Amino acid sequence: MAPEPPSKPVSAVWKGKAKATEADFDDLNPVITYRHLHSRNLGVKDPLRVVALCDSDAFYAACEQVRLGIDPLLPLVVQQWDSLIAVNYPARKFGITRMEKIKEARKKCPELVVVHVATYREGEKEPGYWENPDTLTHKVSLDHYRRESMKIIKIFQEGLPTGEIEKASIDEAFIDFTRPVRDEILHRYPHLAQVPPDAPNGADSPLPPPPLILWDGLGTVIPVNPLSSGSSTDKLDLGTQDSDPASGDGVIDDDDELTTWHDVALSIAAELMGKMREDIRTKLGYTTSAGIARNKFLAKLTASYKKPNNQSILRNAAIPNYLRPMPFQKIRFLGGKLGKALAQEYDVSTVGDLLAISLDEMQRKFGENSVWVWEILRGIDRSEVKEKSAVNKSMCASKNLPQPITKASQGHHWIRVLAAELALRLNEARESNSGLWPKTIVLHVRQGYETARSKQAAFPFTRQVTVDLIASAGDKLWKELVGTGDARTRPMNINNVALSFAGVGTMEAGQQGIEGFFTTRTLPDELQRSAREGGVKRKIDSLNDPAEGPRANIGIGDDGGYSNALAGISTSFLCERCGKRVNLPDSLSDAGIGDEVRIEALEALRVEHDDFHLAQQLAKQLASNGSPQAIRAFDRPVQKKAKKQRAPEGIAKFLVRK
Ligand code: TTP
Ligand code: CA
Ligand code: CA
Repeated sequence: MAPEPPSKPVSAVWKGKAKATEADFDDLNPVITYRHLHSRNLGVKDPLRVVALCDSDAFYAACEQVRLGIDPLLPLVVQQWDSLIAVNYPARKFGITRMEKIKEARKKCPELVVVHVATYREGEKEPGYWENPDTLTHKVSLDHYRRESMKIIKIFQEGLPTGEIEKASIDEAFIDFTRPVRDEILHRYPHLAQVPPDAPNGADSPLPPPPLILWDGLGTVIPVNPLSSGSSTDKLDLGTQDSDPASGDGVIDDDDELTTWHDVALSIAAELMGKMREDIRTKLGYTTSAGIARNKFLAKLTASYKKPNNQSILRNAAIPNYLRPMPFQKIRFLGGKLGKALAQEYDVSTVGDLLAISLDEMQRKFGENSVWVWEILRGIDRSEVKEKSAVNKSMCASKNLPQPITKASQGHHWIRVLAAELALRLNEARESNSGLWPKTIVLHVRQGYETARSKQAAFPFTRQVTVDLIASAGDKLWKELVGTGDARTRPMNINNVALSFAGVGTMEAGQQGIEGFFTTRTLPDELQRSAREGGVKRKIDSLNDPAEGPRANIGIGDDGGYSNALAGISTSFLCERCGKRVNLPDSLSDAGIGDEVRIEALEALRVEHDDFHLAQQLAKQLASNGSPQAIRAFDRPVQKKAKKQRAPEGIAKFLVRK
């Protein structure tokens, strides 16, 4: 459908943007009262909310450098076959990028340390760093990086027992500092614990003026007025790649009268973040870059402001000038089709340009749910930092075949290699949770440019999950999916095989996941949020060009830009309940991000979508019963016995039955 022409020349509207700005950001400096400070359950509406995103620098390269005890100042890259997947910062100084082939990189830097990623080969239970691994027979293993990643997450969890940690990708996590920071404010400024008897509005009186903040040593404070603060204009961009040690560390450019209690909160979070980053560096040897701001969206943006080994702080007062000049299509959520549609519709390119579009106007063109975009542009993001539940995780081992399989009998080799990886991952996960088991095993097979086909079967609960056990289940699925025939009966040209475990979990964990929905006092918010996000997804669906296959721009996702060839693993699934197609975000579907990551993300999306229906279902029941009676029925602990047997059904079904 062709977009309607704008009702009035938009350029005329946005040229008057200077006027629009102050009110646009009026959410950024709320009055903070005693009641705010003393409340513990304000959630995403908390005016003292502080969130950080911490990302490891050149992660795979750092893992190899530490593993091998190599001097971190030496240029080092991680190789996968003849491509690069990670380049450390010393190697970047030679102009080496991830897009290059190993040969070109060596030309630029003859002393380059090159480590090939570990691989599985048939018959081995464990991956190894073999001489001359061959893509025709071996399969990449990311196990070491996953393990190191978990060690980093542990440091966050132990360093911040009252904070919420959400692992966002293999090398980054969101951290919600709101609670520990509030505790620390009350500890440091005990006079705030009581509302003064002469406060005019009691608990609703504003807090007294905040103390002066010494930002020295806390990180790079993004200037409130970048142009007048003497820093170069590159600071306006999404992030300066080269770190300039002299730029703005601890320096603050504006007068202190702008200082707020939220700034105090940011500075305390920066202290805590700095300590944990230092812990990661000394205990594990990895440097990280963090962003600290009022929400997830801004924390992620701020983390790349200055890398590596740095943390940046985005004060609320600095948000308008930080966001306005930013090309909005660089923003993760607006990188895809939605961003393109906005750019075309209004003939604009920066956040500042888009600020002139009124909410009404945007909703008229892009649907009611575009309020979400309208808010993001103003530095508002209500998504929560939430530990992803361990329930229904999936584990996937996938292999792109440079030499396609043309005979069914060639499948066995790869199924054994993939089974070894799944066995290792499951058994490792069982070390910390012995009741863990996968409900389902799935085989995915892709031919030519087709989307992968898959076949699944229930996976028995056994204590001993061996390579043989998985491989024989895989072989069985292979027979059903591919057959036993050879090219004469049915031409065969399989270029990807993946074996995955879906619905990995324990019954106890499932319980927890369910209870999360009932006992939380923020249920209505939760429902609204799910509904809104589900809604945005649907809206964006309608922007997709069906000819190109459906894609969406938002949702979970990491950095995108993975450089391998685009693979044909499905980027969406059809929900049987609502009949809607649910898509992976562009960052996970566009570029040739690893199939394993994609399959796991798709499984996660499926669970998320199910949760959305679950929430809806609950809302309906609440509405019809008028009491949480119906819900309590689900609250009942599942009988002990059930855990040992197979899980009867997925959580959603369990609930629907009531
Ligand atoms: P990133 O965090 O995107 O990159 P990085 O950690 O290597 O570098 P930076 O300091 O800029 O954050 O990705 C984390 C790891 O994920 C990376 O080390 C290797 C892997 N990866 C790929 O295998 N292919 C890719 O295209 C990307 C982007 C990452
Ligand atoms: Ca990184
Ligand atoms: Ca990352």
